[in-house]
Amino acid sequence: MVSHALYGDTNYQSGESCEWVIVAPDNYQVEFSFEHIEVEWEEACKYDRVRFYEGELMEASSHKITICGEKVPERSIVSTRESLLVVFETDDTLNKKGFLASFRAIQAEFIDTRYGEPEGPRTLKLEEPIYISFT
Ligand SMILES: [Ca+2]
Repeated sequence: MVSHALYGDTNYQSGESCEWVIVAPDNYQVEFSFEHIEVEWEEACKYDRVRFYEGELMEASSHKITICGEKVPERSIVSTRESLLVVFETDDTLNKKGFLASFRAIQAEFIDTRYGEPEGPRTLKLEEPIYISFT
């Protein structure tokens, strides 16, 4: 998946707010991996950011992690439930390239914790995420 429709051709727009819900089958979790990221950096990701929530709702209690900058996180983001909400928000200045990411369903008990990589055949390719909103 990509941060915006014209990823690679043009930077993302100002004032974006996009939400994607990625849903795995029962007893699976969602594994989300950035392949490339260029999102305006600020220490606290105050300006542009990608936020992750457990489940499908944007609630403080289900907030998992917030990411910005240009460094691909070393580990993928794995939900503890069957769904993961991804929220991409940008402010009104300084737009960058955006992000390219992939995701799949895994069964967490099969994750090799040394490498964060699932082993064995217990992964599933998922359909495109359900897209909620775009402004
Ligand atoms: Ca910005």
